[in-house]
Amino acid sequence: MNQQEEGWIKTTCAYCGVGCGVEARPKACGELEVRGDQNHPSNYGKLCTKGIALGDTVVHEGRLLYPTLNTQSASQTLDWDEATQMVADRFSQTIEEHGRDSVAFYVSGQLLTEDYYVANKLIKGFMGSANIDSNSRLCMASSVVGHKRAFGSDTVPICYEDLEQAEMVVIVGSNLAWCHPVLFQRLRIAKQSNPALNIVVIDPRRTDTCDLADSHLAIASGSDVALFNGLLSHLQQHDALDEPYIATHTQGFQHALETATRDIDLTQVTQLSTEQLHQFYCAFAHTERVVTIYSQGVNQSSRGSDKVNAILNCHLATGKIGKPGSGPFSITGQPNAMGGREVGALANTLTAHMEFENPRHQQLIREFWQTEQLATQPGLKAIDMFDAIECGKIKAIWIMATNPMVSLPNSDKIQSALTKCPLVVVSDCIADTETTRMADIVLPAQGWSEKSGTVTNSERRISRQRRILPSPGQAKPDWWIISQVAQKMGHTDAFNYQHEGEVFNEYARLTTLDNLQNERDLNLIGLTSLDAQGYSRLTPQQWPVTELQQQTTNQRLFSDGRFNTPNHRGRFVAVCYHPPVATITHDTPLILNSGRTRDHWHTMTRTGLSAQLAKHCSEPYVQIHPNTAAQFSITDGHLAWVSNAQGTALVRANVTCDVSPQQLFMPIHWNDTTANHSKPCALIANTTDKASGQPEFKHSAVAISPYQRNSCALFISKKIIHLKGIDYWARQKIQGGYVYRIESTLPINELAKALALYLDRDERCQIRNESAQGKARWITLDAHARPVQFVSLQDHFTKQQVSELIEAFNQPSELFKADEMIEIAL
Ligand SMILES: Nc1nc2c(c(=O)[nH]1)N[C@H]1C(S)=C(S)[C@@H](COP(=O)(O)OP(=O)(O)OC[C@H]3O[C@@H](n4cnc5c(=O)[nH]c(N)nc54)[C@H](O)[C@@H]3O)O[C@H]1N2
Ligand SMILES: Nc1nc2c(c(=O)[nH]1)N[C@H]1C(S)=C(S)[C@@H](COP(=O)(O)OP(=O)(O)OC[C@H]3O[C@@H](n4cnc5c(=O)[nH]c(N)nc54)[C@H](O)[C@@H]3O)O[C@H]1N2
Ligand code: SF4
Ligand SMILES: [Mo]
Repeated sequence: MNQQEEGWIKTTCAYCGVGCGVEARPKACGELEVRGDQNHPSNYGKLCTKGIALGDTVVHEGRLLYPTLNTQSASQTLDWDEATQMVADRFSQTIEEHGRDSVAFYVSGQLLTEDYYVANKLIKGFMGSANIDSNSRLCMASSVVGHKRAFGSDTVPICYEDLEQAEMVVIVGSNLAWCHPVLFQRLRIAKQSNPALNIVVIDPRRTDTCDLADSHLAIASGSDVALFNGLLSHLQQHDALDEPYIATHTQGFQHALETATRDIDLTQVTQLSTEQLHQFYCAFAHTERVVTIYSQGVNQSSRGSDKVNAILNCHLATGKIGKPGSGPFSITGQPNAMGGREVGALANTLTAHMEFENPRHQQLIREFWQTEQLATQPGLKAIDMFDAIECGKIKAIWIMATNPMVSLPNSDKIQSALTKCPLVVVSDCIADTETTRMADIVLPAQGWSEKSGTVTNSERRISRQRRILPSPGQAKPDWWIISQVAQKMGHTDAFNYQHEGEVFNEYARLTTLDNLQNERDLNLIGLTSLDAQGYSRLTPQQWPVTELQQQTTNQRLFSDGRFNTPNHRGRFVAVCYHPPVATITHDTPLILNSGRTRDHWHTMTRTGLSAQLAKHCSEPYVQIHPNTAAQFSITDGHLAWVSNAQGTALVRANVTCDVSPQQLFMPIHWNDTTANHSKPCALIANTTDKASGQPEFKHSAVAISPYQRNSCALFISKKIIHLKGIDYWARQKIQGGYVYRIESTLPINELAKALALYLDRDERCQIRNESAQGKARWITLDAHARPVQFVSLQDHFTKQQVSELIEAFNQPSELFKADEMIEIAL
C-alpha cells in the first residue's frame, strides 16, 4: 500500500526554521496522527517533541471563528464581505485623510510565502507605503544586514549536510538542542560517527546544547565582536589566513584587520581565560572545515549586525565558505522567516531581493505589478513603527500572525500605542491573545494543517505546507483575506487570485525579472512553469531553482568565490567592540537575558494547548546563580520579583550554576493570557541595533527581590478561567483541563474568598472549609458527580502533591470523596 492510499499527507512542521518534513493523517476520531517524513532532506523522518505533539495543538478549543468588530460596549460578528469591506474602507479613508504613511502592516515569519507576498504587494505596490515590517525584525534582521554588507545579498550559503561534513562546529548564541532540535540530533549523530568533530558552544549561559560540546565558552554578555575580532587578529598573527582567497575574492581586509587589532583587554571584555581563547583560536585556525552556527545571542543585540560581520570576516579570511563542511550559518527561527525575507516583507527591501535604492528594480516591479503607486522609500521598522503609532503618525495597523503585545520590547508602550491607534486589525487563529484583546476588528485565519502554501527553511529549502483538516468556523487563508481587502480597495485585477498556487507562480516569475544570469541568487525560474498539479505535488526544492529538482540536491552558495556585490568580491566589514547599551547600576545590579524553553513556542498560543508539552516546564521562571540568590535572599522554587524602572515580573526562581553571578535568564513564553506578570518584554527597553533595527532582547539591567507569600492555591478546572487581581497565577494545560498555580500575600481566608468568585456556580458546588487549620478545599461536580473544578488552598504544595491532585482530577479517587465536602456559604 503506498502512502497516499494509507491517507498520509506530506506537509512541513509548523514550528522552527529547520523545516522538518511531516506526514499527517486524520484519525476516525477526528484527531491528527503525525510522523516524520523519511524522505524529507531536512529531517529524514526525525521530529522533536514539538513536532511529535503537533496533533495535540489542532484542537478547536479557543479558536477564533468569525470576523468580529469590537467596540467599547460590545462585540459584533460580521460576515466576510462586511469585514473585508470595513477593513478596506477604513484603510482607504485613513490614507485619504492622513496620507500613505499613516497606515502599516506588522506581519510574521509564521505566514506562508503566498500570504507574505500578497501582503507586501498590497501595501508597497498599491497602498504606496513601505510601512510593512515583520517579527523577523526581532529575529533575523541583524543577519540580513550582515549578509548584505558582506555578500551583497541576503544569502545563507550553507546546506544542512555541511554539519555532517564539518570537522569543527562553533555554535554562537544558539541553544540548538532546544530551539532547532532535529539539527542538533543530526549533529549528535555526526559526532557519534566522528568523535573528533570539535564542537564549541559560545553562550554566557550553560544550556543543554553544551552537553554535546567539547568546550563551552561562557562569554560575557554582548562581547562576541571582541571575541571574533580577536580571532581575526590571531589568524593573521599565526599565518592562518587564506591569502590567495583574500586577494582574489574579497575586499576591505586591511581595514577590518586594523580595526580588529585595536587594543582591548580581551580577557577582561569576554571574561574568558587566555587559555580558553587560545584553544578556540588555534582550533579554528588549524581546522579546515568549520561551520559557525549563530542565532539570537548574536542577532538580538545593539551590535547584532557587527557581531554577524565579525563572524563572517573570520570565514572570509580563511576561505571557509562555500566549501563542503564550511561556512557561516545564520540559523532561522520561524518556519518561514526566510520566505518573508525573500518576498521582501521587511520595511527596507522591495521584493525578491530587489532594493529601493535601485531605480531599475523599482521600474521592473512597477511594470510587473502594473501599478503607479509603488512605494519608493523604505518604511518604518518594527520598533519605529510602534513609536509612530504611539505618537499618532500611524493611524491604522493590520497585525497578522504575531503577538506584539508579548513579543515586542517595552510592553507598556506597545499597549499604549495600540490603545491610541484609531484602527487595529488583527488576523490570528486564536480568539484570546494579548494582541487580539487590543483589536477593533479581528479576522479568523486558518492555522497549520488547514492552510496551504510554501515555506522556506534555514538552508533555503522551499517545502509545501498542505491542507489536511477542515478549518473551524469562518477561518480563511491569510492570502485570501488580504486579497479580498485589496479587491475592495479597488485593485480587482491585481489581486484576483483563485488559489495559493497562482500567488506562488506570480512570485516565482517575479524572481526571474532581469535575472537571466542569476544576478540575484534568489531565482525560482525552475518553478515558474508549475501548473496546479505540479504545485500540489511540489517536493522540497532548494533555491536557486534553475530547474525543477526531481531528486534531492544539496547546494551551497559562493563555492566559486563570486559574491553578489557589484565587483563580485566578498566584503570585510570593519567592526569595533562596543559594550551593550544597558549598564548595571546600584538599583539594577543584574543583567537579564531572555530566550526559549524546549517545549514551548513563543507566546504559547499553540504549544500551550498540549498537556504533553506543558510537562517539560510548567511555570514562568528566572534562572539565578546560587551566590546571587544568597545575596538577594532568593530561595530556589520560591517566587521572586524581577524589576526595573520600566516594569516588573513575578516568576519562580530556579537557582542554578548555569548562569553567571551577574546574569538572570527568563523564558519568553508566558504572558497575560497564561500567567500574571510574567513577560520579560515588560522589562526590556526598545534599544536597537542602529543598522538592523533589531532589539537588544538579551541584555537589560534589572533588580531581583523575594516575594513573601502568605498563601498558595491550586485551582484545577476543565475550562479556562480568567483570574483577576491575584498576585501570582500561572496556567498549565493538563489532560482534560488546566491547572492554575496561585500564590498571594493575602491570608488563606482572604485568598479563599477571592478564588470563590471563580467557582462554577452552574455546577453542583460542594465545599469543604478547613480554613481554620490553614487549609480549604472545594470541588464542583457535574450531574454525573465528575469533578469540574477543584480548588485547594494551603501554605505550600510539594511537587508530589501537585501531581497527585492533577492525577486525581481526571480519575476521581478518595481525594475527591464527595462526603468529605461540606457546603458553606461564601
Ligand atoms: N523550543 C522552541 N524552539 C524555537 C522557538 C521557540 O519559541 N521554542 N522559536 C524559534 C525562533 S523564532 C527562534 S528566533 C529561534 C531562536 O533560537 P536561539 O537563538 O537558539 O534561542 P534563544 O533561547 O533565544 O537564545 C539563544 C542563546 O543566546 C544566548 N545569549 C544571550 N546573550 C548572548 C551573547 O551576548 N552572546 C552569545 N554568544 N550568546 C548569548 C542565550 O543565553 C541563549 O542560550 O528558536 C526557534 N525555535
Ligand atoms: N524578550 C524577548 N522577546 C522576544 C524574543 C526573545 O528572545 N526575547 N524573540 C523574538 C523573536 S526571535 C520572535 S520570532 C518573536 C516571536 O513572537 P510572536 O510572533 O509574537 O509570537 P507567536 O506566539 O509565534 O505569535 C504568532 C501569532 O500568530 C498566530 N498564528 C499562527 N499561525 C497563524 C497563521 O497562519 N495566520 C495568522 N493570521 N495567525 C497565525 C498565533 O496564534 C499567534 O498568536 O518574539 C520576539 N520577542
Ligand atoms: S526541529 Fe523544528 S521543524 Fe523539526 S520537528 Fe522540531 S520544531 Fe518542527
Ligand atoms: Mo525568531
